[in-house]
Parts: sequence; structure tokens; C-alpha cells
Amino acid sequence: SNDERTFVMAKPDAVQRGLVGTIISRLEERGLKLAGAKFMQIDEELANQHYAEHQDKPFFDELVAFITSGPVMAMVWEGADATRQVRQMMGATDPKEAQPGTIRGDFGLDLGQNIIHGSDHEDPGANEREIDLFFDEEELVDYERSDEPWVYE
Ligand code: DAT
Ligand code: MG
Repeated sequence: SNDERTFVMAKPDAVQRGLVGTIISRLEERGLKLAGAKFMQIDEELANQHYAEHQDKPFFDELVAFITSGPVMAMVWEGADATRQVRQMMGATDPKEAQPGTIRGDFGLDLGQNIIHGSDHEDPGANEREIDLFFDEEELVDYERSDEPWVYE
């Protein structure tokens, strides 16, 4: 089905570096459909919930400090295999290992400031969980993009 939804976030470094538009363009041009967006500042409580799986890691405090350090663009993107496709477009977690052509590989050089978050496709339910954490159902929009018949046969 073409309506899989995934949670994507342009992190504080992307906002400060003026990369939000570029990130949106890449996903948009791929044929993925924007279903929701929220420009916001993440507080400590939300950061703790969002990164709960990493709470025992040595980098956790640094991670929470970074993600709460400035505004982010939180988004929901929809499309066929959206979760895995976004992860592929993001590239490896460490931008130094990410392939050119990926978002992290084209714009980042530091593991701690890696520009974009996308739900983990290897963690079943992570996409739904993260969408629910950041968005109310009525903040997500169902609509058709006019190019859909040209993206999906
Ligand atoms: P991803 O964001 O690719 O899903 P992750 O879930 O393993 O990666 O980690 C979440 C974020 O934490 C990641 O985007 C950057 C940071 N991070 C991961 N591993 C790290 C490490 N070893 N040192 C510092 N920061 C790290
Ligand atoms: Mg992850």
C-alpha cells in the first residue's frame, strides 16, 4: 500500500543551517507526501520520551541537550515503504560513513549533529509510536497529490 506513514524531523542543526527546505524538497521530489508538519521546540520531557531507547547510552545527555537546543521541524511523510525509503535517503547515522547522495552524506560531518531523524524501519511500530508522540490525529491530513498517478502505476 502507498499510505505508510513515517516520522521525520529536521534537527536543530538543519534549522540553523537553513536545510529545512532542502530536506523537504528531497522527500517531496521523491514522491513522498507530506501529511503533517510542526515547527516547534522540543522540551526535555518530550526528548526523553522520543529517545527513551537510548536512555542508558553514554551519549544520552548530549543527545537530549542537542535535540532541545533549538527549534526543529517535525513532520509526517507518507508513501510506499516510506519508513525504509526515508532511512535510505537519510544515510548512515554517522555522516562520515553516510554515502554521498544521502542527506547526512551530503550535509553532515559529525555524528552528534546529523541533521535529520527518521523512524527506525527495523523497529516495528516505531513510526506509529513517534507519530503519536508528536502529533494528534487531527493534525495529520489525508489528501491526494495530483502527481500520484505518475508516481504509482
Ligand atoms: P539514528 O538517528 O540513525 O536512528 P540512533 O537511533 O542509533 O541513530 O541514535 C540516535 C541519535 O543519537 C543519532 O542520530 C545520533 C546520536 N548518536 C547515536 N550514536 C551515537 C554515539 N555513539 N555517540 C554520540 N551520539 C550518538
Ligand atoms: Mg534511531
